Amino acid sequence: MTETNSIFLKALRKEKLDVPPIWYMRQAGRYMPEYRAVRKQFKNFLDMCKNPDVCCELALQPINAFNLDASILFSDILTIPDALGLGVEFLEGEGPVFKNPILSAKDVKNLPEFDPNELSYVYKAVTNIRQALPSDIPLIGFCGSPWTLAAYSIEGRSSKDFKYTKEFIKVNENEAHIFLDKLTDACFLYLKHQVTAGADVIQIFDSWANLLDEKDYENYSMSYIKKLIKLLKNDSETKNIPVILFARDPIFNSNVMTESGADCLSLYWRVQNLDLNFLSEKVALQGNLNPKILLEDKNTINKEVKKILAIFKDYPGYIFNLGHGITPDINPDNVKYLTELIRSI
Ligand code: 1CP
Repeated sequence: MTETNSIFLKALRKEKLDVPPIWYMRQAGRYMPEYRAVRKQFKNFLDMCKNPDVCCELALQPINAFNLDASILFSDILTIPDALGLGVEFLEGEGPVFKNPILSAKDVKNLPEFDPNELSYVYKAVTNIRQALPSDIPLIGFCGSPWTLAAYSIEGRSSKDFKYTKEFIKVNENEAHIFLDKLTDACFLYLKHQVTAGADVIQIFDSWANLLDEKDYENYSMSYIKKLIKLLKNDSETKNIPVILFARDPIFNSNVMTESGADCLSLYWRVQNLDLNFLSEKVALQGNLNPKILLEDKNTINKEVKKILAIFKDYPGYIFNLGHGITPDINPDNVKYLTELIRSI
């Protein structure tokens, strides 16, 4: 059983703490030599994700290296499109590539029913990681937001501007909504199974929130995130699980993000001038050091961390994190330095 008095869960309950809990988005990954040693045994990244023992080993690597306060499931957001038959492949040095992307309205109509049991390898990884973790370290399960999953599925790969996706949703508005609805239901079932398997907290990654203007963001992304969180909060098995929402560089003011129903907002690194009085009534906050700062020298890291800690010093329910994921070019020594620095201030 996970201890309910771990500092990460306390912060998510909006308790004020002397030292913030610390974890990092993409804390397991290519910047770690231990990760690269395991990764080179697999050609396709998803084959690695399909091995629950390997996922367990990878999730524990950053916990062991940096003594963090929360662990995140080792998997990927694109497991759902893969389970829907879109054929997701990650080849080394490339991003994700879909063999069967959504190219037309017909492709949406022909999608199979989402079967959560297709992703039992993920739930097994959750159970393994939960068992391997100390009881005072909560485990975060996750999914991509429906919009972010739709964007990859329609574009068929990553992109700077997702031009084809933006065109698709204008030309096929109805089918876009049918697809987003389907992804929302899939995300709910997927997260529910992760919770049953042992996840203590859920994070939703809206990594492509920045593609949409305000009206489109409400229409294509936020409305589905709201629906997903409502489903979680109305289900007896998931209703007490804290939900964290990350949105990349959203056009919305953070005050509006509180309407999502999330318990905690994970702030993108560019977010500033927050209305902390307003937010403190509603949500815990997580963030938001620019990951690029970890490419700088120790003096710069020190200065930037102090700025962030000063902002959130009195916030009830603050979790230290980065404002987006750790990139492969970051030196693990700086991650260690950062973690020790926060605890020492
Ligand atoms: O510790 C961890 O966080 C590891 C688990 C994890 C998570 C939470 C991975 C492993 N991926 C994710 C989430 C994820 N995947 C997001 C949301 C977070 C974010 O915004 O960064 C996104 C957008 C993806 C999609 C994805 N998967 C990308 C980005 C593609 C793009 O558009 O630029 C990539 C490169 C992957 C592969 C991947 N996922 C995870 C790892 C370690 C890797 C690298 C794969 C490799 O080693 O080849």
